[in-house]
Amino acid sequence: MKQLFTSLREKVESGARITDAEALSLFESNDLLAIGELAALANRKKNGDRVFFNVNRHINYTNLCVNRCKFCAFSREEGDTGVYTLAMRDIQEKAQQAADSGATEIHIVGGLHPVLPFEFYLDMLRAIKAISAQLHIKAFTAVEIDYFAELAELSIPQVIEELKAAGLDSLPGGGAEILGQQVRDKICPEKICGARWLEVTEMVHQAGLRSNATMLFGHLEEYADRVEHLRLLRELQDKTGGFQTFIPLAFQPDNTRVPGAKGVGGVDALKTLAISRLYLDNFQHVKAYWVMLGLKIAQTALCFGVNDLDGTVVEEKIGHDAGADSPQALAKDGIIELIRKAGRKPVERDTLYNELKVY
Ligand code: V47
Ligand code: SF4
Repeated sequence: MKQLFTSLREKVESGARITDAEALSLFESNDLLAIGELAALANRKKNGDRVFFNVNRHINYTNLCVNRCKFCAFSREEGDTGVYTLAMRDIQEKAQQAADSGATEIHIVGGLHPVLPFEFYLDMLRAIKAISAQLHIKAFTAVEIDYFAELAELSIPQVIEELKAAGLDSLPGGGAEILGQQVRDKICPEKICGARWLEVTEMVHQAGLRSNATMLFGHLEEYADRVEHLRLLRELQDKTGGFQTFIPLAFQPDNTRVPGAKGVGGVDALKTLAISRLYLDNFQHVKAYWVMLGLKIAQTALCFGVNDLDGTVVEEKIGHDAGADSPQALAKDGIIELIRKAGRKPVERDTLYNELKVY
């Protein structure tokens, strides 16, 4: 093991790639601090001591979903209690509140609604841009894009062009889960397959839009599934360069239907973030999404290769419906304090990582 860490240090210092076998050995290792130190070194070389955050607001337009993934406590079907679909005026009100509070980004995802027409999504983008043309709209996962194409009987490039014309600026990283099909068959059999997620994402990048990539971990997957997931993302990034940020999402088990899954401990969370940083040498940013990790692990992750803490969020349903015990929102001052107390430099960014203010 000592030999592995010595050779990995040389790789990090010289900028050489780590292999799948090395990544797997790291997952199997219990030397969290050695993994973290290497990841912190890799991150420091890329991003110095700066840690990014943004002022954003999430809007989940509906929780009705035809997919009903087993890990998802957010989705509902018609007739269930708690079903909702936001009216356009509610969406506009949330966007207005965001604009008034200095937000630069609206993050929009929702369930795959059984009947809303494609026009609804275009109207939603236009309605938000009518509130403020300055708000960057980061919306719809590759899963939603694929669904819209089916709904509207359009090709993926046509769907993307229409969404872009209506105001879409970039895409979040959801829907990737674990890309390997064996795991998908168990946790989200109705969702598009991993190969399709990659294909749609490639078309998004070809259309000139940036996107993020996530990995849902800590349910039924093996370490080898995580490594395969990372490999598929690294390969696509080599091809397109369109990914901005990698976001490992720690599975929240409450109210879900994944037998035996217990959620993610701090060691696994930090290890996964650190290995992601080491393996994904072609991703500039690795984000600790505090909603799923909790504030303490998210802050600690800043010593494990992470350079982004996401944003203010304001109203979060997906993690909280599944038992996340983090707050619903963070004030900008709170994020700045978390970063400062980790000895790092807080940088407010916009969605495309233009620096807005260094604190
Ligand atoms: O795709 C669903 C995940 C994702 C659970 O791009 C769950 O900046 C944990 O993608 N436990 C949506 N995770 C959220 C997402 C995201 C979040 C923040 C920032 C960005 C970004 C993207 O939430 C889904 C799914 O992987 N999810 N259920 C659960 N029980
Ligand atoms: Fe629907 Fe997304 Fe939840 Fe799956 S994760 S059930 S696609 S809302």
